[in-house]
Amino acid sequence: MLNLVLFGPPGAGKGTQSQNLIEKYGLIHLSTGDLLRNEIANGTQLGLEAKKLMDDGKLVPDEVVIGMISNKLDANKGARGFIFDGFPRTVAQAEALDQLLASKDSEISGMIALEVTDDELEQRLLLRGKSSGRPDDANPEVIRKRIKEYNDKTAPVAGFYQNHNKYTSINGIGSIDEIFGSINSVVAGY
Ligand code: B4P
Repeated sequence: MLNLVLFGPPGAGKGTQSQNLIEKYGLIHLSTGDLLRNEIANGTQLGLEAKKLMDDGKLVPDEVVIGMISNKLDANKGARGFIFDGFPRTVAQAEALDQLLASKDSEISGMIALEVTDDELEQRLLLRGKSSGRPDDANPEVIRKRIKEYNDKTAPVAGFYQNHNKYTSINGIGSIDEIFGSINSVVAGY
């Protein structure tokens, strides 16, 4: 199986590049951000609780997102592989993902991190906020809080994969096609 973790701060291009990867490799896309926004759109209890945190730029509790990923892995047993987009976002989530995959005799092939400066991230998200209707993209203060959450809680996840020799970082600034080319070169080595 090919199991990729796409990693990077909010607005780094994880969702954008996932779309290209799905087409090329036929993988199942698991975006915890999309799964949470579906829960919100469906008005579930989980969605109501997640919305408060997401609108404020905070992470949703580990057990909530781990449970969602576990359900999706079970629902896609015959898959050729998965793209994990926006997950794991904490070291606890990374440990849980390893255990979930090991229980299915599988593992992460590698993490690919998109490196983008904070200024570029803020500009991209504010631009998307004009059309996406996402409350977390509309407000510069919330965007800065998301970047801080990333630096405090998510950036250490890179070290987890470095320790397992499964980490590669690439430049996330440039055209979408150029960045996709860099990602493909990394995937070719798996
Ligand atoms: P996510 O939905 O994961 O969103 P994201 O980090 O904002 O986006 P991404 O990096 O995918 O950016 P994209 O490609 O779209 O998270 C939202 C919230 O959900 C979190 O804040 C948190 O509250 C919660 N959450 C999600 N997962 C969680 C977890 N595991 N644990 C706890 N909480 C969790 O790109 C952004 C913009 O840039 C787009 O407009 C795109 O067009 C543009 N862009 C992309 N590539 C570009 C390029 N090369 N040049 C110029 N623009 C580009």
